[in-house]
Amino acid sequence: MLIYFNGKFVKKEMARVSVFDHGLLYGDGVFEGIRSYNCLVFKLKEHIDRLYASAQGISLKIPMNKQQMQKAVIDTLKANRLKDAYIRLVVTRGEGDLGLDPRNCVKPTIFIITDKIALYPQELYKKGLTIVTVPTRRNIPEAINPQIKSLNYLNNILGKIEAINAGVPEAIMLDQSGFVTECTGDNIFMIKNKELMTPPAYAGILNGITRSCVLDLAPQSGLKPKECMMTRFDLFNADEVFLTGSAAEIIPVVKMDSRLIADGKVGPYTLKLIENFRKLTKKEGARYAL
Ligand code: PXG
Repeated sequence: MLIYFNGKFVKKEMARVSVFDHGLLYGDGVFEGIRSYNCLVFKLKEHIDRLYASAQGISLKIPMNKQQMQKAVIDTLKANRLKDAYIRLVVTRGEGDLGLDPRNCVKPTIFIITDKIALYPQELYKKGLTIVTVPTRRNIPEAINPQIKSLNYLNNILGKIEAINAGVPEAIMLDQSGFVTECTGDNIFMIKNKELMTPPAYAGILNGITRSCVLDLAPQSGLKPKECMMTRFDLFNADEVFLTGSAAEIIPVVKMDSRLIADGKVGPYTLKLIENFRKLTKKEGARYAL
């Protein structure tokens, strides 16, 4: 496996960051999780745009432009001869000293890992997930804005630990007032009376790229898209619930906090959206040849 590391390709064993890298010392950095499907990098431009927006959000200047970054992603896929892949793109503040001051870090560390995809088991897409609401609240946007996809994921990891302790794979995280925000690594949607609803970006969520695609797919799937605040009460009364993310794509939820959603079966609109989303991944993206 070859890793893109500060402009060069190095073997996995040789790809090492310094113990003085502020990405490690302070979680000071940003990242992206991207997918490629049959030599198409899905929504590459959108992921690169979000990476640069996250970097801007933490005053981190990435020392290459967006075109160069797109090329680096594609070159890494080619170097590893991967048609279908999970791509992890990371930019840290770089190596510095033991102080917080980012000015000590003169050169950001940039690396790209391309690997095979580890997915939820296929049967969960047919049977649906069970999830719980966890006590840990989502970061408030005024402290660390969840729109920044930063290397500081402890808030999400605390939520994930609580889900795992409850015996389920994902957690619903609420905001300070008790409104639903998102899951630890996925956005959340509900369908009620042919309306497709998801919390707005200002609810304190990561503005997911899969989320945007699903909102765009609503009309052709017979649904009216709507961004609105929602509570657990709304989810308990939903016709259908599902999660979205680059890794999970669209995954149905059939049980939440030990209660069935509707009849506890994966709903028809969720199945339609999954079908339409899969069509999209087959035709859209940045194409490359091996
Ligand atoms: N919310 C959070 C907090 C996320 O981290 C999403 C929503 C979905 O966003 P996208 O743009 O992917 O639709 C994410 C994304 C991983 C992994 O390795 C995590 C994500 C994406 C890909 C892989 O756990 N999170």
